[in-house]
Amino acid sequence: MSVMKVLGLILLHVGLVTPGTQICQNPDENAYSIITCGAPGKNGLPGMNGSNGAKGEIGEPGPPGLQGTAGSPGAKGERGDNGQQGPQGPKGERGDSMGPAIENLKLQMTAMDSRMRDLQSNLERQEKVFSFGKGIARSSNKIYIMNNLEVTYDEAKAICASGGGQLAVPRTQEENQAIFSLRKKVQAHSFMGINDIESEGDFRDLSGQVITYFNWRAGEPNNLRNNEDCVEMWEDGGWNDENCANRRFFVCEF
Ligand SMILES: [Ca+2]
Ligand SMILES: [Ca+2]
Repeated sequence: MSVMKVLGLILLHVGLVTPGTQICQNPDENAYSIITCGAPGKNGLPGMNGSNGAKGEIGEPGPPGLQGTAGSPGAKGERGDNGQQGPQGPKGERGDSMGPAIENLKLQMTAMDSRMRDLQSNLERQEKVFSFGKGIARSSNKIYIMNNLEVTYDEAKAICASGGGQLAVPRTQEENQAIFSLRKKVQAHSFMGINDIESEGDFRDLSGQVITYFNWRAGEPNNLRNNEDCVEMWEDGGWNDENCANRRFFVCEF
């Protein structure tokens, strides 16, 4: 009996080897193995999970991923508060393109202001004349105002001059008629701006110019009592030389 069979009988006797099982020698290791010679046994229960292994090294970077699609726009936010005012910037250089125009405009405004003052002054003088006027008449280029004062010739001259005019001097039939229309309203004699004070019989206006239009009444000028050097208009429109110190109404022309 071989050694293997004796061993098999011993193991069978102690129950370690079941019938159908045989002991075989491993030819490479010169050892013995127990080999089940009968039907294959059932699988055993799964073993328990082993513990986690050590952490591995960091791997190489992978290839870049594909670009994602753009997301939908978000909702509009509320308007923020106004910021604080910034510091004032440096003063710019003065431009010169408008300089001459502005200076010219200033000169024009100054001239207009002066003109306005002149007009205002004239208006005030004329209002002063109108304030004592008893009537107004017009010729083609003059305005005549009859006053309600009876004064001397020199006083009459001064009053008309203070109003910006002068004692009326009719130089045409039309102007004489215009003055006459005023004189009829007061039914009295009125001084005019004609006299021969400088030289008897040489009648001139207040600026010394020779008079070329006359409308003397019959018998005038007669220089009565050698003392009539100022001309007045009578109620018929005719002229008379009169004493300059006598008081008369008068007509101013403008
Ligand atoms: Ca005279
Ligand atoms: Ca006379």
